[in-house]
Amino acid sequence: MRHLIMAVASMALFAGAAHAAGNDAGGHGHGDTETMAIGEPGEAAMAKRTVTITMLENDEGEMLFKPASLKVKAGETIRLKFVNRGELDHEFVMDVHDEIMEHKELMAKFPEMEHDDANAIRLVSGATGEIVWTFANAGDFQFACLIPGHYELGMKGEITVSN
Ligand SMILES: [Cu+2]
Repeated sequence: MRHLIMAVASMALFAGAAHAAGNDAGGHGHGDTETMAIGEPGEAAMAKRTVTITMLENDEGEMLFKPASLKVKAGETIRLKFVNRGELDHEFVMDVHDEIMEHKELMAKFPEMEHDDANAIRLVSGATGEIVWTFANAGDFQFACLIPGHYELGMKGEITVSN
């Protein structure tokens, strides 16, 4: 069922927008993570630094990542640890801004859609997880929770990769 939803979402994405050329055989659009500007899955043994990112809701009705910004050196491999301290499901997806926005639209149309991409993780309340990632290129990237409504309530952050 989940694959069917993603297949439909994938078609909508490719029909609706000029998308970077690439392999769309898997997942719902990104497919080939090797070609992502933000980098690629890294080897745990290469990670010299661990950053813990907490997902939460606060009493003001905001939904947040803490920290909401990350500074990385190009070529650096980082172990990103995630803790969902909120009461709701949250996700983390990192990419270039335009891709985040495209995904956001897609999630609004297909709220059940799940990311099974290497650059994303979804956690239920209380869960933890991690992504080991090599940030290949200098540039400004974004991370976000694209569960409908969460971005608007504050669930976004910046990744700055410098040379
Ligand atoms: Cu969220």
